[in-house]
Parts: sequence; C-alpha cells; structure tokens
Amino acid sequence: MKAGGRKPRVAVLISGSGSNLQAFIDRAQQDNSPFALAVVISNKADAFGLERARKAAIPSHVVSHKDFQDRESFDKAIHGVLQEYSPDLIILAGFMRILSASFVGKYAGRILNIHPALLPAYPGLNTHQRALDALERWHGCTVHFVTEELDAGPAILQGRVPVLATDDAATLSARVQTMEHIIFPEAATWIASGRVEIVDGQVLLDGKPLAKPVVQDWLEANQ
Ligand code: 4DW
Ligand code: GAR
Repeated sequence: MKAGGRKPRVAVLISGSGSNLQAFIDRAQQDNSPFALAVVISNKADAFGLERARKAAIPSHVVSHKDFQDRESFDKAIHGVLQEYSPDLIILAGFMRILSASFVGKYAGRILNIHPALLPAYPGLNTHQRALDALERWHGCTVHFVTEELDAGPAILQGRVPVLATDDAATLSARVQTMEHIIFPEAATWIASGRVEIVDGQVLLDGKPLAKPVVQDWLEANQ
C-alpha cells in the first residue's frame, strides 16, 4: 500500500462493542506496527467501542444515521469526517450500516469487512445459529474487501474453528470472535505492508493471484 512514505493510516467504523477495534488498537500499539489508527467513527452514540477509542487516545466521531434523510447523505457525512483524517484503509469492525455504491467507489480496494462465517457459506445475519442448525463441523470468519454487493467482495483470509457437540450460538460465536481478533489485524497488516493488493477485482498476495482466501486454523492459532 502506497501511503506517501508514512505509516498507512487506518479508519475504523463501528456500531457496537468494538472488540475487533480493540484487536486493532492492540496491534497498532506494538512497536513494529505496520499501520496507525487515525480515527474511529460510530453510527451509534452509545457504542462501547467509543470508550475503547477514548482510552487509546484515538480521535472518534459519532455520525448517527438517524440524523440523515437517506443513505447518500449519511455516507457523505461519513466521507466528510474521513477526509479530515485521510485514511489509506477503512475497517468495518461490526459496522452495521450498508454503504452506498458511490461511497464504496470512492474507496475502491481500500475497505475491509469481517464476516462471521466461512463465506460464501452463510452470508447475512444469524450465522452461528444457522451453522449449528445445519450441523456444520466447521465454522469461522472471513476478511474480505467490501464491494457494493453485500458479503461478496474478494476474500483474503479466513479463520476456521471447529463446531463442538456442546456448542450453542454463544459459545460458537465466542470461538469465532477469538479468531476474528487474530485474522482481521493480520489481513490489514498484509495490505498495509503491500503484501496484498487488489488489481482489476483480483486479489494478489505477494504478487500472485489468490484464487481462494488463505485459511488459518483454530488449532494453529491457539497452540
Ligand atoms: C453488513 C451487511 C448488511 C447490513 C449490515 C452489515 C455487512 C458489512 C457491511 C456494512 N456496511 C456495508 C457492508 C458491506 O458488506 N457492503 C457494503 N456496506 N456496501 C445491513 O443490512 N444493515 C442494515 C441496518 C442494520 C442496523 O442498523 O442495525 C441497513 O439497513 O443498513
Ligand atoms: C463481529 O463478530 C463481526 O463478525 C460482526 O459483528 C461483530 C462485531 O463485534 N459483523 C457482522 O456481522 C457483519 N455482517 P465487535 O463490535 O465486538 O467487533
């Protein structure tokens, strides 16, 4: 990622708890951090992630979707805040508002989302319960580039976790979230350090086309 000789700047968009934001804060605070956190934006004033940003001394803004008549004007307001911080990369960390095609176009190839399933399996909501209901043996999370089509942009990295016989949606979700906190900053590191780029909609890892996302297994990550 070209960032004009400085560390790539990351903006994190949140709506809630911000545990993924915390994983980015922890990574950014390490000595060899490949990126700097420039700003946190929440569409909800009571998101706990705002508290995490405050503790880490990262500027934060609330842009409530309720203050705008339509999606375009909400997105323009988000864009306006982002412009003050000139981010190189935008992280959707549990951000729950659909961004319009024109917004996504302005930041093409520079927006990442984490989805709590092994895409293309289980797009949409309620993924953990749906995986349990289908008696899946494996579940997980996917970091992907955001395009205007939901849960469908090119995937970079997946975290795979076992589904245990004793799991309910809460225990499965907790295992998946542990993996999210590992792979999301990792994927951002690949982009910030120039290992991953997107060219004509195709993800390149170390210059080679990535036909499928890299898969990181639970056991590997937690040994
Ligand atoms: C996502 C997809 C749909 C909704 C919420 C989140 C996944 C991540 C994401 C957030 N914004 C995005 C994405 C994405 O993948 N692609 C784009 N933008 N372009 C969803 O349906 N949200 C609804 C509201 C929920 C709420 O406020 O609680 C909505 O109407 O926006
Ligand atoms: C995460 O588990 C993420 O996978 C999910 O929201 C949670 C946010 O948690 N995202 C989606 O469902 C996107 N469709 P956090 O606020 O603690 O990071």
